Parts: sequence; C-alpha cells; structure tokens
Amino acid sequence: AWRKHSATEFTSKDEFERDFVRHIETTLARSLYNCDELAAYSGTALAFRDRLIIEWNRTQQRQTFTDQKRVYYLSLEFLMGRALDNAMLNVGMKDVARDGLADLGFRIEDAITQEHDAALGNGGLGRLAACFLDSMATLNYPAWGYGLRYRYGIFKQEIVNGYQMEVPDYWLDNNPWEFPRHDITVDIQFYGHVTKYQDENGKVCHSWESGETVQAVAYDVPIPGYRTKTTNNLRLWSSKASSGEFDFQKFNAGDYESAVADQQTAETISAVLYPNDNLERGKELRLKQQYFWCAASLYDIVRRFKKTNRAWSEFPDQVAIQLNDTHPTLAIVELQRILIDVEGLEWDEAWRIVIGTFGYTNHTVLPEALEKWSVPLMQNLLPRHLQIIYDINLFFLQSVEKRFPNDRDMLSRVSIIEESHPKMVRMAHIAIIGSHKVNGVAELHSDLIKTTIFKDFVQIYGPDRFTNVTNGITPRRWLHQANPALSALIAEKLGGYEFLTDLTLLDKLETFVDDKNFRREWSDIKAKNKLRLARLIKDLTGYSVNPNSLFDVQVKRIHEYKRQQLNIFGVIHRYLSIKAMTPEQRKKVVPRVSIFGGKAAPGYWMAKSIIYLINSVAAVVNKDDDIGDLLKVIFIEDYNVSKAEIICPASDISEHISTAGTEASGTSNMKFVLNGGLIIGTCDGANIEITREIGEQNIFLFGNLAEDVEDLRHRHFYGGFQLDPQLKRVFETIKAGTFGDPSSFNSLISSIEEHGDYYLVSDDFNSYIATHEMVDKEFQNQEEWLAKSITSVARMGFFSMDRVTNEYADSIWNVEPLDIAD
Ligand code: DL6
Repeated sequence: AWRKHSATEFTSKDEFERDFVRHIETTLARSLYNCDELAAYSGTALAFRDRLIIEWNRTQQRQTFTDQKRVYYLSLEFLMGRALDNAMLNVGMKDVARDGLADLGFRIEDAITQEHDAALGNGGLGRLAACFLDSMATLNYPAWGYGLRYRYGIFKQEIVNGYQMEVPDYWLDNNPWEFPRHDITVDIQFYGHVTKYQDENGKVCHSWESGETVQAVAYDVPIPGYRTKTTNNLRLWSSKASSGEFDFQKFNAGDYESAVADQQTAETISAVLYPNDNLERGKELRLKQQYFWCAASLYDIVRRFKKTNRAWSEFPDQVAIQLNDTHPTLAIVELQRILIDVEGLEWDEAWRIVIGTFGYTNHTVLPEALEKWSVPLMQNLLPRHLQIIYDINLFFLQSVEKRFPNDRDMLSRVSIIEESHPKMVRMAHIAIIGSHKVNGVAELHSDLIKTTIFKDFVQIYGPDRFTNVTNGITPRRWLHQANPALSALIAEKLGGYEFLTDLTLLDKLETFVDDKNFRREWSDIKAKNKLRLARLIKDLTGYSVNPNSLFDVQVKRIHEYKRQQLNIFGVIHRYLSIKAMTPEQRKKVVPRVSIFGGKAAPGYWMAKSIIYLINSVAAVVNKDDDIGDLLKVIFIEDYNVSKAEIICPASDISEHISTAGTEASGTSNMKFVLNGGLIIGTCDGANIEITREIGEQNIFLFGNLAEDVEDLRHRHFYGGFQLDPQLKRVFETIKAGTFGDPSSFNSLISSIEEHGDYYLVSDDFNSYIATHEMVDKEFQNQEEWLAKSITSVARMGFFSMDRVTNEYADSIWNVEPLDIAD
C-alpha cells in the first residue's frame, strides 16, 4: 500500500536539503554557518515533521470520513524513546537524510543523538504501549493513544559514589514532535458534592456540583506507521488552571504568592510521572492524575462519537477502549456517569454499553502493584463516582448472590469494596466487572490470574471473559533501527525487508544456519555491536572492557522479584572461584563482562542497595590486576530506550531470572533473542513461550517452577530454610568487608538468611551457578553458539507486536484495519 513518492517522501536529497535549510533559517532563525549539531537535529526533524503532518491530517480525515470503529489505547505511560530515527526509517528516507546532512557537513548519527528520549514510562508496561502505537499505525488500524503530558518523565539516574541519585528529567525543550491544541480543552471537575433531584418526568437524577475545575489541554504527537500512509495520533493531556490566568485581584492587593497558587496547583497534576514500577502508593495526586486523564479522554471520545449522530446503543460498535492495567479504570465509571447523568440513559442500557466498550489488560500478579484507593479519599475527590461505584457493586453482588446463595465469603472476596480500615476500592474488580475481556500478557501469567487473584471471577463469568495475548515487540525499532547491520544482512538473504512487517518470514533464515560465510557475517555484526557497547561503557564509566569477552547483560528496572541480587551474588561467586584457581586453570576461563543497568524507584531501599552492591563489587573486581580481563562488572547509568537500542544488539547472553510466577511476561527477553543473543532464564513469563518457539536446546533455563514456589515459601516460613553453601560463602565474603562497609548490605543478606528468602534466591542459586558453567562451556564452541543464535532469531516470528495487535483487534476490539488504497 506504499505508493511511490507519497507525501512523506523526499523526491531527492536536494529537496531534503532545501527543506532543512529553510527550517534552519526561518523556523530556528539561524544561519547555516552558525548551525551546530542540535540545530542539525532540529532542522532534520522539522523537515520530516512537515511530511508527516500531511499524512497525519489525511489519516485523520480518512478515519473520520469512513467512520469505522476506532481503538483508544489508554495508558498512563508511553515509553517512546527518540522519534527522529524512527520517523526516518518508517518513512523510508533515512539514506536521503544521511546524504543530505553529509553534504551540509553533518553526520546523521550526531544529529540523531541530540534528541532527548521521551521517557514517559517506567518500564515494560510503558514500552509495550509504545510498541502498540507503532504496530497499530503500521497495520493501518484507526487508533489513538491517550496519555498524560508529564513535564518531567522518569527521573535521570546518576551514580554518585556507587549510589543512585535522582535528577529531574525535563524533556520538553526542543521537542518538535508535539502540537499544542489550545483549542481542544476540557474542564475537569474535582471535589464538590452531589445533589439529588427529580426531573420533569419524576425520574431521580444526580448533579455533581461546585468543587474545583482544572483545564485539560491537548498535545498531539504524530505516530507514523512503517511504510504506510497511516499516521495515527497520540493525544497527551496537560493540566492548566481553568481560567488560564493568575488572580489579578490578589496580585493587586499584594498577595503575590497566592495569586499564582491556583495556577501552580493545577499544573502540578501533569507535572511528574510516578517513578514506581510494579508498586502503587495510593497518593491523592496520582488519583487526580488518573481521573484528569480519563475524564479528558472520555470527553473527547464521546464528543467524536456524538458528531456521528448515531444511537447510543451503537457506541460499542464504534469505540473500543483498552485499559493498560488498572490505572485508567475510572474511565469505566466516568462513561457510566456520562451516560446516566449527562445523557439521561437508564442504568442497565448504559452499563451494557460500558461493558461492550472496555477491555482490560492485567500486567502483574504482585499484590503490592494491585491498585486500591481509600474510600474517604475517593469520597472527597470524586463524590459522584464513589456513588456509582457503590451502585455497580450493589448490582454485581446481587447477581453473584443469586448464583452463589449463602456464600458470604465469596461476596466479600469479589466485592469492589474491601472492608478494611479505611475501606478500600479495588480497582481491578471494577476493571473486570466493567469489561467484556480481561487478558494477561503471557500464557503462564494468564493462567495464574485465572487460578489465583481473579479465580472467583472466572467462576462468576465463566472462562470466556478471560484470555491471553502474549506480548510482543516492534521489529522496526528493536531490529531494524537498533541493529541496522543485522537487519540488512537478513534482508539480503531473504530478498528484501518484508520480514519487518511479517516477522514469521524470518524462518527462512534457518536454511542458512550451516552456511559458513553467513555465520561469519553474523558473528562480525555481533562483534561490531559489542565494540559499540564497549565504547559506550568507556564513555559512561571510564572502564575498558575487552569486546572478545562474553557479554552477559541484565538491564531492566531493579526489583527484588527480577533478582539482580541473584546475578550479583553469582558474579561474586565467579570472582571467588577465579581467585582460587591456579594459572593453568585460569587459562580455561571464558573472560566475562557482567553488565547491569536499570533504575530503582526512589523510595525502594532494597533496590537501591542492590545497585550499591553492584557498584561496590565493580569497584573491587575491576581494579583487581590479578583478575584482569577474566571478569569485569559494569553498571550502566541511566538505562533508557536509547541505551537499550545499543545494549540489546551487543549481548552474548542476557538474564531474565525472575522468581518463577512473578514476571508477567518480560519483553526485553524478546529484544535480546531477536538480536541474536542467547538467554539464561527461569521458567517464567514469556521465557516459556520463547523456549517453545526457539527450542529447549537454544536457551539456558534453570530454577524452581512456579508451581513449587508457594510450597518452598511455606517451608521457609516453618523453619525449613537452608542457605545454599555456595551462597553462604558469598555472604561471608561480603560480611568480611571485601566490598566495603558490610552494614550497607545487611538488609539484602538478612532478607534471605533471616526473613524467609521470599524470592527464593538461595533455592535457585545452585542451579543458577551450574547453568552459567554450561553457558561458559557452550560459548567456547563458537560455531555451535552461532547456530543457536541464528536458529533462535529465525524462530522469533511469533513475538512481533503485529501478531499481538492483530490478536487484540480480532478477539477484544473487533476492529478492522482501514483500507488505505486510493
Ligand atoms: O506487559 C508488559 C510488562 C510485562 O512484560 C512485565 O513482565 C510486567 O512486569 C509489566 N508490568 C508492570 C506492572 N505495572 N503496573 N501496574 O509494569 O508489564
């Protein structure tokens, strides 16, 4: 469907140069002779942006004109990364820009790296949302994303003396990718009270009155699909005082501070992304953010629907709303409120529409991540919504009681209201009751939610409401953009880049597994990618690493359940083992670089201790001349999407080692395998399906299974805990002060030795160490290793985000792509 010379294409490099120079001279008001790399980035971005806008407008017109069902993806997080490289590749004109920039004296890489990451997310959940946007546009689905325009995205991480420090991430300067829509605003109400009254027909109605109002202003971001004319929209809401002005009366009376107070309070709502991954803290401002964003988005969606003059009963035929976790659950309550209070529908009719509209994706079974809001907080902030929640609960519990008479325990378990002090609103329960489909993100995870946290709901609704859609990643960013050389080699062998839109075509690569030349090229590319990472490591840490070592990578949010502590204890074990070796034995050691990266939530003490331990070990090991290149330990500061694009193509092995049953899916496991790295992992999340696809012989699995975890924890609790002897030796070394003041690591060690080892570090330690020994052994047979690497990539077709998007479209949204042939 890609027509030659579409509006987004430059017909020649000269045309690109003309547009570039025009923007430098007019939009930026600079001279070409006074143009630095940042200006080169801006000029290039603006030249491409012009082209995207044309397709963006056309896409929106086409979608409105054809009036097909649309998908709205509601996510509090969109971890987008950089946009320019992606835009150039999707449009297909990166080479033209490279040549044009070279003519003007710039390297395209230098321009690209000027861009600030759009880091409006914490980790997997936000990055999944970004992959969805890319895929929905590429597949021509009429789809919008709705999120918040945080002034500060996820904090920047600095490592100072081994400790994580947080620095604000102000990312909005020089951002050409957003378009303020000052004409698209919505007044959002908070607080106040509810008045009951009867209308002229005697019907009891509710009106939500007074309180305070904050204005939501739309900012739009174009989302180009890969080689398609579709450019979808991501709408981010920014908060502003409703009047938009400060209070002149107070100002004139000399009360300068409170003159701007309202404005500042209002702007606080969209000021900052909460930096917690898999953890909810129940703060009022977070609830305000959630309602602000849900209400603005719903107002927008309803307004668009009303323009079509259709009957309300057709709403679910026109609108599918996907809830990315429970964060947007208030949208369910808000739609019910709009339908009954504003549009005057009867409760049952409105509720049918709500259920037909929403789908809910669960991303975690961790109890600390399941959202609950206190009833008094909700009563104060959203009094009408709390009433509606109570009504939803009443009707729901009545229906449950009919089916399960006299089962009071069941009623209290499934109730939306938890009878605690204070009472709490369980958001996941609203999300399940108000959606027609609930999905998990990998098979094991989807089974677990059905058998544990949502078990009662499966009994109530039957199994059909619950489904699985295993996560995926976009091959455009995570192969083509991150690893252009590998993408080009694959294209050469497969006769083109079609695999980027049909990843199952990769299977043809298997015919080349035994081709010596192909293997050589494959391994050369890995070597170059490792060199690129070694340079980044040198720049960031000052440490030189030998690129011929085995690069062992674990990059993701730091969390006890993800078990970076298991990894660093393993590294210490390795260090001790090498130290104890004779020179003869050392000759057989495979040199290794253990690379870590990831942020800890600012208030998460254990995670911060893990970072400190990694850096403390690095400080000792990397300076130990007796060890030299046999082992190096690296912590990459401020891990983000752009760094992931350099790290993923450079791993030999990466670690996905969560306690079984805790990682819902994981998506970096997919990124590493797609880039030809092997993985070591537990039987958890999508690791299980990766194993099924690529074959057991191509992955290093270890550790206890999810079905055994509860038993083990139970045994630990009742005195059956025995510390693994090898881990004991590691602890003794830490306690002896080898890595600095041992008291800094007390809580890490005591959580295992004394407090039940909840994450089963000790139980899995032996098999973890043994599996790493296998990794070393197999890495020495490079030919076999290469065969595993190529075979694995060839079998990764299933993990394309396009497969995921099509599954959601078919089984949850019931939407069709918009035919764009003209
Ligand atoms: O589904 C995307 C991603 C999964 O791959 C990770 O396994 C999972 O931990 C993550 N979940 C969250 C949960 N946060 N909340 N709420 O980020 O989702």
